Amino acid sequence: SKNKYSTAPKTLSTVSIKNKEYQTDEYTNVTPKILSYLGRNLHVQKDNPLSLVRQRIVNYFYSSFTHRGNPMFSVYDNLSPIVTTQQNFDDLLIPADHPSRAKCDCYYVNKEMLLRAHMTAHQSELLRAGLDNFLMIGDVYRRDEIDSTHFPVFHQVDAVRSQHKDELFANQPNLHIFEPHFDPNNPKNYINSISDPMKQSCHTLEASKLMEAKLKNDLMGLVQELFGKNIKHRWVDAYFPFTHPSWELEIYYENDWLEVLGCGIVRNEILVNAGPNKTIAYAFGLGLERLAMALYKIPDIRLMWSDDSGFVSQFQNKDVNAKITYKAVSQYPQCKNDISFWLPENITVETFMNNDFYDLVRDIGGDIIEQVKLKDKFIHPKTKKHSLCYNIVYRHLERTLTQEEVNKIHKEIEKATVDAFNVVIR
Ligand code: FA5
Ligand code: MG
Repeated sequence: SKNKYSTAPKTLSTVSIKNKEYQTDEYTNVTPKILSYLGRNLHVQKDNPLSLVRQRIVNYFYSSFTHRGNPMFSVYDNLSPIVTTQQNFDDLLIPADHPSRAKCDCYYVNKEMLLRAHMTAHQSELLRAGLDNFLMIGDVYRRDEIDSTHFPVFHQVDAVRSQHKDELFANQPNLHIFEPHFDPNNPKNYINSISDPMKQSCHTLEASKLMEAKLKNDLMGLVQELFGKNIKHRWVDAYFPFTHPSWELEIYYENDWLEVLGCGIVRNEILVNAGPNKTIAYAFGLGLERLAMALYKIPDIRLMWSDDSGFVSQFQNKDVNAKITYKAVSQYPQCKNDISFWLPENITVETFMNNDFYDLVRDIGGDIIEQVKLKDKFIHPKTKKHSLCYNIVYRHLERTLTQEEVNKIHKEIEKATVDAFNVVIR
């Protein structure tokens, strides 16, 4: 152990993450606070704005690319965020001395393992498994400042789309993916140059340009699906070690250009290393927070983590395509009140229409209803009568509600519930 020659007291030499022990070393810089975000998985929490955006992106790829009626893309949103430096860097041709590996930018578990800094960390393993079209969605970790647009944990959607010659040039059988001087059956000794800004040396100009057009077209389709046909955008030349050529897409939002994604043509070495390859592929990685903040006008990235009912309820039980504009949560205090009732004989706790009840509460309470939540289902052991209990949170945006006025509205809701659903208040 590293304390062998030290007289200093032995310090903790392992760190426990999700019930697994990892050896620590001079690289270890994960903190208990950061580790507490693992497993929160906001991107799959039903009512989180990040999850709404994720679903819209997945729907777009499922419906835009089908083969004999089946989606061509497969989705991976449950990959472990603890990855090797091989996955996060080496597999992606990121040089050993590249600044993105620095301890001050990443959360290392130890010298060999880190919390993934981008979803691209999973690209090679999925290519190696034989996949050609796929999305990778999850939480990523970077050491960064905390302000309204930066948080050390955020979420990315990454994708790869690959094409064989027959798909890419279905109507032009004379065209090729690779230049004659590159032999895809014997790729290992070939030095693939990226000195030409238009393409990698192994690719033909036609193949690279057609794939670039597909990439930009597919991504513009996505951005227009989210923000509407008139969204102002621009493509900016970029550099990533794992793609060439590379671009970033920016959208014009609130009087400023906002970078929403990075993308490019996958470096052929990566495809070769992942196994036999005769395809050309594009890849991209986008930030879910940036899109959600712009789409719903959420002013602060930290709100994504909020469980304040005033925030959560604005995204609850919503159609994924609903137009939602976030309203600042009131600083004024909440009032909570329960409503419990016995259901009529022909209705059970399972068949009662929750959503009808929610609408009724909002119809009567209006904007001061912050949240309505099912709290308890109960079946009386003797009478077998069914009963439900809901908690209603009241909050005014501009002033403090008095208990008296809340009680009055609550009584009205009780009365309307009795009338509408033939229930008996408990
Ligand atoms: C990457 O992470 C590349 N892996 C993207 C990629 C994938 C390029 C595949 C080519 C091929 P970048 O660090 O720029 O690139 O992050 C990608 C996107 O994540 C950004 O465009 C932005 O939308 C989002 N993002 C990056 N940093 C932050 C941050 N601190 N907070 C919120 N979103 C961020
Ligand atoms: Mg970037």
